[in-house]
Amino acid sequence: MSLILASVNEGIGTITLNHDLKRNALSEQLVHAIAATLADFREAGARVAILRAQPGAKVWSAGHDVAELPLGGVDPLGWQDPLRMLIREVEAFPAPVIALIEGSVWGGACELVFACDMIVATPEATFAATPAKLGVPYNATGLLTFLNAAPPHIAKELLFTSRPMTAARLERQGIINHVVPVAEITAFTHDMAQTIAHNSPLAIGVMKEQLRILAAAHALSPADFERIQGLRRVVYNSRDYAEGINSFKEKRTPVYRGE
Ligand code: KGA
Repeated sequence: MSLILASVNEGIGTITLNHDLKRNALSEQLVHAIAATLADFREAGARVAILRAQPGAKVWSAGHDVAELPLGGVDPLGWQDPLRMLIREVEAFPAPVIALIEGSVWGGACELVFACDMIVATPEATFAATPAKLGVPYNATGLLTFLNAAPPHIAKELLFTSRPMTAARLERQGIINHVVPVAEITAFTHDMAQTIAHNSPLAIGVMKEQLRILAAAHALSPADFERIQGLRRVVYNSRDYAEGINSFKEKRTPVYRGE
C-alpha cells in the first residue's frame, strides 16, 4: 500500500498521509514520497498544496520515526535527517502549503505543521512537541520554526511540557488560522486553496520566499553556532538520550537522571 496518496485538480495538489499502521510516522521512506510528490506538483504547475491525513484519522502524524533516530553519538537532527529535509521541501515549495489537521500531531510533525504556510484544524485536533519527552536535543532551525509560529511562552510550554495543546488554544494564539468542524474542513480548506489558486502565482511564490528569508534572518556568529552544536552534542551523547529512545522502543516510561 502507498505511504501517501496524491492528486492534482485545478491547480490544487493534495497529499494524504496513508500509513496509519505506523501512525504516519515521518520515516525516510515517507519523507521521500512527500518530497517526490511536491516535485511532481511543481512540474504540474500546482498553485497550492494541501497536506492532510486520511479523513477520520486519530493520529495526523506521530512525528519523527523514532526507530530511525540514531544512537551512538550521532546528531539525530543533522542536515540530512529526513525531518529536516521535509521542512526544507515545504519551505522551498514555490506555492503555499496548507496543513489540514484532523487527529493528533506529535513531535517533528508538530514542527512540520508549523512550517506550513497556513493551518486549518478540527476542534478535536491536538499538537504536542515532544523532544523533552524523548530526550532529543532539538536543532536550531527546528526551534526557529516554533519561534516563528508561536509566541515564546507558548513555544516554551509546548517544548518543555511535551503535553498536547488543543486546536482552540493554538487558534487563540494565532498559531492556527482556522478551527473548522470535521464535516466542513475539507470544503473549507478547498475554498481557501481555490482563492489562492486564482491569485498571481508569481507574486505569491516570491512573497513566500521573501517571508522565509526574512523570518530566518537572525545573524549568528560562528562561535555561537558552534556553542549551540556543542550544547546539543552533550545531550545526544548522554545516557538520558539513549534512555529516551530505548524506552520508546521498549514501550515503557523513561527514567531521566540528567546525565
Ligand atoms: N516512530 C516510530 N514508530 C511509531 C511512532 C513513531 N514516532 N509512533 C507510533 N509508532 C508505531 C508504534 O511503535 C506501533 O508499532 C504503531 O506505530 C502503532 O502505535 O505496532 P508496532 O510495531 O508496535 P501505537 O502506539 O500502538 O498507536 P496508538 O495507541 O494509536 O498511539 C498513537 C500515538 C501517536 C499516541 C503513539 O504511537 C505515540 O505516542 N507515538 C509517539 C509520539 C511521539 O512522541 N512522537 C515524537 C517522535 O519524535 C520526534 O518527532 C522528535 C524528533 N522529537 O520529538 O524531537
